[in-house]
Amino acid sequence: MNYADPRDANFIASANQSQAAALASDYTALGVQLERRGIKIDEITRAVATLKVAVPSWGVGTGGTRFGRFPGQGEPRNVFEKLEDCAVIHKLTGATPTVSLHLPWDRTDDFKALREHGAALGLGFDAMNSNTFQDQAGQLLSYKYGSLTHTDAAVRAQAVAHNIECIVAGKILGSKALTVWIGDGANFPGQSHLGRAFERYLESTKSIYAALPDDWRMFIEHKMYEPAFYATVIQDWGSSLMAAQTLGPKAYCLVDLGHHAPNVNIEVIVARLVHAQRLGGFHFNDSKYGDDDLDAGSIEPFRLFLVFNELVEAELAKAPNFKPAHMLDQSHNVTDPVESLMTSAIELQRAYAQALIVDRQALHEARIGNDVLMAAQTLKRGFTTDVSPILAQARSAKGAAIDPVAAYRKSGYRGKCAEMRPGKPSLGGGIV
Ligand code: LRH
Ligand code: MN
Repeated sequence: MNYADPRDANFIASANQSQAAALASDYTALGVQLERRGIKIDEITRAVATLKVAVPSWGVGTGGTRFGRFPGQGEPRNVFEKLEDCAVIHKLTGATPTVSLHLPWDRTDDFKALREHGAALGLGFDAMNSNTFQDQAGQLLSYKYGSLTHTDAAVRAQAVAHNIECIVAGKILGSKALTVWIGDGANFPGQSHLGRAFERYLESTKSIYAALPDDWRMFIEHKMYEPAFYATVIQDWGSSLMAAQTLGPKAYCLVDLGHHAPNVNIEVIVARLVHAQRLGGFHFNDSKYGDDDLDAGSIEPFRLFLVFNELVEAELAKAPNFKPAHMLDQSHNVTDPVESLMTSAIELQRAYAQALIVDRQALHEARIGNDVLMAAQTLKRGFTTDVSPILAQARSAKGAAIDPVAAYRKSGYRGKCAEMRPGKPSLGGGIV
C-alpha cells in the first residue's frame, strides 16, 4: 500500500495538477456569470479564504450513540494523534487552523508540549470545552443529579473547579474562550425547582466568569433537551442570553444548530443575538430530528445558508461587538471523520460564499417595496448558484487541495493510521 503524507505541500500540489485546468475554466465561467450580476468573483474568493472553522477534537474519532459505537480504522488514541488528524483536515482544506479541545477527554500532563505539537503541525487552539455531564474515574462527587446547578454546594464547587481547570489549561495552549455546556435538568415535573436551578446556575457561573482572563470569552451553550428529558436549565437562547447579560461583557451565547426543536427558526435567533451583541459563536452540524450531530449542510443546506445570510447582513451593517467563533460539533458514526470534517468545513464556506453573492441592493428594494416574491427570489439566487469553483480556487490559492477528499484517499492516510495505531478501540455506546 503506497502512502504519502497528505499534509505535505508537494503531495497536495501533485494531487492538484490533474484538476487545475478544469478549475481554471469553471472559475472563469462563474466569474463571467457573476460579473453580469455586478459581482467581482475574486473579492468573494478572498472573503471565503478568510473564513476560519475550528475542528472539535472529539470529532476525529468515530462517534456513536447510546446504542453503540462502531470504531473505524486507525482511530487516534490520544490528543496528540487527534491533532495529527486535524492537521490533515487543515492542510487539505486550508480552512481549519484551530482545534477545540474537550477536558478531560483531551487531558494531558504536558499542555506546553501539546501546544508545541500543535504549532509544529500549523495548528492553534480554539475554545476549551468543559465536561460536567459525565462522571470521571476517581471523581469524588457525582453529576447524576446535576453539576453547576446541583442542589449540593459541594458538587457545584467541584464543577466550578473543573471549569477553572479548563481555563488554566487553555491559557497554556493559547485558547481565548471557554464553552460551558451542561446537561443539568429534570426528567420529571416536580423533580427540580425551575427558578432556583437557574439561580444556582448563575451563582456557579459567576465564579467561573471571575476566573476568566481579561481577553477571554465565555460561551454559554443552550440545548432544548438530552440528557434531561423534561426540563433543561439552559434550554433555549432566552435562558442563555439572560445568563450572559447577568454575568457580564465577556459572556456570550453559543448556538449549536442541533440544540433546537426541528422547525425552530435558528436564523431569527442569530439575528436577535447579533442585536443583543451577544453572539459568541456556533457549533455547526445538521439534524433532522434531535441533536443528531450530522455533517453540516448534509440535511438542511438552505437553513445553513440562511444562518450565514444573517452573518453577512451583520457584517455589512458593521454590527458592534460582532466576532462569532465558528466551530464544528459533529459525531461521525458511519463515515471517516477526517472526510466528514473536511466536507463540513467546506459546506460552511459554501454557505458563506452563497450569502456573499446575494444582490443586497435588489433585495433591499424588493423588501422596501414589499415585492415579496422578488425578495425571496433575490435571496434564493445566492443559494442556487454553484459556488464550488470559488471554494476550490480559495483552497488552491493557499496551497490546499482542489479536491480534499480525493487527495486524502490518494494519500492512503487512513490505512497508514491503521498500521501505526494498532490496539483495540473501545466498543460500547456513547458519542466518543
Ligand atoms: C452537547 C454538545 C456540547 C459538547 C458535546 C460534545 O450536546 O453539543 O457542545 O460538549 O456536545
Ligand atoms: Mn455543541
